[in-house]
Amino acid sequence: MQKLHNLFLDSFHIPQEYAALFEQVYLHNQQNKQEELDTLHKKLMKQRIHAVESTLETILLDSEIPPRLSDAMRYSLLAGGKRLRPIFCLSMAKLCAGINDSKNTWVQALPFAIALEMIHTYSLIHDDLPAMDNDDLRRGKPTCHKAFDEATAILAGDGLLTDAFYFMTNCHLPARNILESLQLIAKAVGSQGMVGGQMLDMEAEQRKLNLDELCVLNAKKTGALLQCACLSGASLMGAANTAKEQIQKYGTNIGIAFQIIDDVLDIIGDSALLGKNTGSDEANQKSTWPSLMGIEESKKKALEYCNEAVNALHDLARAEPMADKNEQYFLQKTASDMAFRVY
Ligand code: GRG
Repeated sequence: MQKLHNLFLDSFHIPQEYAALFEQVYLHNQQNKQEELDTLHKKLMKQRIHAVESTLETILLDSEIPPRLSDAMRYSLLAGGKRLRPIFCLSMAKLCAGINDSKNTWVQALPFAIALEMIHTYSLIHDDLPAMDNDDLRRGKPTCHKAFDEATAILAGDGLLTDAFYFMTNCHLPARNILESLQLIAKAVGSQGMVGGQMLDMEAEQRKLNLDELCVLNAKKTGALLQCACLSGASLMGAANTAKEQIQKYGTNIGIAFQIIDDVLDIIGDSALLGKNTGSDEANQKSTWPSLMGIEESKKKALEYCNEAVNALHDLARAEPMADKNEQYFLQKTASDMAFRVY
C-alpha cells in the first residue's frame, strides 16, 4: 500500500511551474503561454491516469474469486477510460486537505476513489447489455457480454458494485467521514440516483422529453456519480460546509456539461477516438441536448456550465484560504478543458 501511496504522492504533485503558467494565462491574460499550459496539464493528467491504472491492475486478483468472474471484472475495469471519477475524488480530497496537510492524509481516500471507478465500470457493463442499450463496443473493446457472455457480464457488474462498497470501508480516515461519504455514494448510484436515471432513460425512448425532464434524467443518470466523486473527496477530509457547498456546485455543473458533451460527441465525435459507436442517440430516437436545441447551442451551454464550475472554485478559494491553490488551479483547468472537447 505504501508503494501505491507514494505513486499517488508523486503523480498528483503539481510543479510550481504549472501554477505560474496558470496565473500568466488566466490572471494576466498572456495568451502566448496557453499552449505550454495545455501541454503541461495533459502531462499531469496522464500521470494521474497512469497511477489509477496501476492501482486497478493490483485489485480483484483474490483466489477466492472464481477465475472467469475475476477475468470479466478486470477485463472491463482495465479496458481504459479517462478515470475521471477517481481523479476528481482524490483531487478534491487534496484541495480540501489544504496546504498544511504535511502528512498527506488526502492519499488515504485512495480505496474510495478506486471504488468509484468500479461502480462506474459496473454501470457501463450493465448499460451495454442487450436488455439495455445493446452495445458491442466500449472503451475501444468488445463489451463485456460480447467478450464473455451475458450472464457473466451481469455478474461482473454485480461483483464490481458490491465489492466497491467493501473497498470504500477500507480508508484509514475518521469513521464519521467514511460513513458520510458512503451515504452520499449509495444515494447517488441507487434508485434515487443513477439506477433511477437509467429507468427514466429507458422510459424516455417512447417519447420526446422537454428540457426540464431531460435535466432531471441527466442529473440522475450521469450527474449524480460525478457530483458524488467530487463531494466524497471533500467529505472524506471532513471539509467545512462552506467548501462542500462550492464543491457540490462544481460537481453539479461538471455533471451537466459532461452529459451535453457526451450528447454532442455522439453526433460529431470520432468513434475510434471515443472507443464506442457514435450515432446511437439518433438511431434510438433519444431526447438529447442537441435534439432539443441544436449542436451549436448545446456547445455554448456546455461552455457555460464549465464556467460555472470554475466560478464555484473561485468562491471556494475566497472562503477557504487554506485550500490547496495548485489543486484549485488544476481542477479549474480540468473544467474548462472539458468544454473544449466539442470545439
Ligand atoms: C445500468 C444502473 C445502470 C446505469 C447506467 C452511466 C450509465 C448509467 C450509462 C452510460 C451511458 C452513457 C454513455 C452515459 C453518458 C455519460 C457517461 C457516463 C459516459 C461514460 O463515461 P466516461 O466518458 O467513460 O467517463 P470512460 O470510459 O472514460 O470512463
